[in-house]
Amino acid sequence: MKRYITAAATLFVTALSFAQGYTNPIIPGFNPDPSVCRAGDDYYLVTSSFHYFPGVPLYHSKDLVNWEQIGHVLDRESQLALPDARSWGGIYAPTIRHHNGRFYMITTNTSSKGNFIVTAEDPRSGWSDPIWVDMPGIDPDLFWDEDGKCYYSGSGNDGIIFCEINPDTGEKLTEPKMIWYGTGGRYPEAPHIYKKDGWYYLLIAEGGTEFGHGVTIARSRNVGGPYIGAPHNPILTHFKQATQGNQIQGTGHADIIQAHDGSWWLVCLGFRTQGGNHHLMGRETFLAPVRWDKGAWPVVNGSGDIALQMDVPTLPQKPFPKRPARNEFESAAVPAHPSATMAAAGLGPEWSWIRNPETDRYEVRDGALMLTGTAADLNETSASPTFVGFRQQDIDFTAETCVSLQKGRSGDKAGITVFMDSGSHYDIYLTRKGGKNSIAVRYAMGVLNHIEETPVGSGKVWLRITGEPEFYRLWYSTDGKDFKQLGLNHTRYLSSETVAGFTGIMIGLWAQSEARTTARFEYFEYR
Ligand code: 6LW
Repeated sequence: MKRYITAAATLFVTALSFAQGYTNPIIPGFNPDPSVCRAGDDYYLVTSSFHYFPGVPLYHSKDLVNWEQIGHVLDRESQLALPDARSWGGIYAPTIRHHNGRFYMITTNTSSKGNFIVTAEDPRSGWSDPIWVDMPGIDPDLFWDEDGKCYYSGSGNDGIIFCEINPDTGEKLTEPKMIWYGTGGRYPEAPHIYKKDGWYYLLIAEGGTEFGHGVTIARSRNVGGPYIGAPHNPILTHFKQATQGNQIQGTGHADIIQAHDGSWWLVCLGFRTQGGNHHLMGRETFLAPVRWDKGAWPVVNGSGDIALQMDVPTLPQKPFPKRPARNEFESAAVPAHPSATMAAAGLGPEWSWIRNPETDRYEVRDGALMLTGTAADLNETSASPTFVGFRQQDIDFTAETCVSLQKGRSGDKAGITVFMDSGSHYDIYLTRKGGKNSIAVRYAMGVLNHIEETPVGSGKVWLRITGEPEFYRLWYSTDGKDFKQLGLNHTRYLSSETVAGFTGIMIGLWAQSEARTTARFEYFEYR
């Protein structure tokens, strides 16, 4: 009898500790190249932002599972100039570290002077201007040894490049040298160095950021190498038979962290396929437990792969309240710690602009978002069109707004879009021609630009885009109740596999006007 009671109690305890679990991705929507650091029991995570502004989304967590965006690291033009950034130029992979009470973030502006560091005492209240680092390549990392010396590593010339650095001035203190070429996968990149049990570990990504991506690791007794790869590399990849049919693919570009309870975790990028082998939401941030015994190599989630549903014990979970699905554009909707520039426009930190915006074209007034159109269209490859976007986070969704044109002139446009890049987006918008209003649907697919228009009366219109695995549908209504489907197109023409690139779909509100016409958006809803 006692045996049964013990067995039942064990089952109960196991069920309790497993009950926590979590769902991957932990940060959905385009959030690639995650890097994470800990300050006490607070965790901060950053991801790549490319040609979007502000740059480097900054997330905060108490448990590594639940994250809230508290702003951006780069929220002013003196930190992030993107005037001519092409689609998916700009900011590549960041690394965030906390050392001696100071936060350091190092990244690359591929459309400007390359690698740079910014620092902050408090990550919520403003980061310094850039300290430029004269090193070639991308994916920079900072590692502090126990003696206080700081080392830079990055990807350059088909291998991992390394030198000692002064992180406060950006000065190189030793001659750069190559320390590892990986295990033979293409694009060895994304290095992070850690020290554990007298070993220096060098974690990198290989295989390219598509289906063949993976994470490998090497170690050395000396920080400068020689580094010897782990026998069971890659320690994480979905490029194998065991993950055939797994919706998550392309796992790689990772960072490892020890939590405040001593447990080890890995954050990485991956993508969720839909409608066959396509992905639309870019590369998202995933979490996996790591077993890292003394003197041993780290093992990621037992088998080196990850699932959408992770039935593993976690830190005690402390979720954040969900952001309301509907943004009424009241100033009260602005979260507590928005990035400064977005807050000026009355928008929360989840909103982004394309390149450096003309901020006077964005205003929240009388419970509405007022967007003043620029001549630049969404197809523009260098200027900043009037656009604010929000990452698509779910394969199935509904996004909706209500818009009117204030004193519209011929050619004015205002609407909603699913936007992959300047050559790849589907839009539904209100437009004006010869004093009359129409609703238009546009499919921009490379050199193809197909537009269909249908006349409507004057006044406001409701616009809606719905997403599902195979299709986007574009809808409008003249009374906010009865929606008519005006457009339908395959998701796959906007996918990363079709379009290429490093970003994911942004759901955007936008306006275009040669005459500075203002469009009034009454709400934005994402379900
Ligand atoms: C990033 C590189 C990569 O710098 O893609 O997946 C590049 N890895 O490491 C852009 O995200």
